[in-house]
Amino acid sequence: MERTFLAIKPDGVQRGLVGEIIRRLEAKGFTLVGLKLVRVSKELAEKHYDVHRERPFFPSLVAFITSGPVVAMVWEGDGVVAAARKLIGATNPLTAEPGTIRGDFGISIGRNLIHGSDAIETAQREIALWFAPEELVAWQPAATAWLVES
Ligand code: DAT
Ligand code: MG
Repeated sequence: MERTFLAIKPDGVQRGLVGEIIRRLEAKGFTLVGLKLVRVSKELAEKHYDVHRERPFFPSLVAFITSGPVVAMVWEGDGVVAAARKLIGATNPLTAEPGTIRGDFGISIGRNLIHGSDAIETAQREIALWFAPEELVAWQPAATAWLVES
């Protein structure tokens, strides 16, 4: 089953949006299989954002993600990687569509509330980076029959 890595960034936690963000993913019908509050180390931040290492905003990105607690999550469901990116919205909250998390709650690219893996392979790398295998819980939600036609 497809999985994605999502992380509510320090701005989302500080602004009290953890419940609202999790609610949207639950309401959509995806399954939460991993969840923890993390104080991100500089080492983890630099590994997570490795593809952006040469970008001018890399130092501020690392400073921001390590500035406060982050809610790290793994969500499961068919098509969850792309669908979660749609729920999250465009990178810049100012231009993200209303109805998306970034579009509804943000105004600045450097405070865009949540990270979501951009592809299945990226998700696999990020899940392995943030979670030990025993921290992930596979389970079958009772509502599945009402969400997915078998
Ligand atoms: P996304 O988080 O939508 O996958 P990304 O992977 O391109 O976006 O960039 C990672 C983060 O880096 C993004 O959430 C916010 C920050 N960022 C991206 N582009 C930026 C820019 N031009 N200026 C400042 N921060 C930027
Ligand atoms: Mg990205």
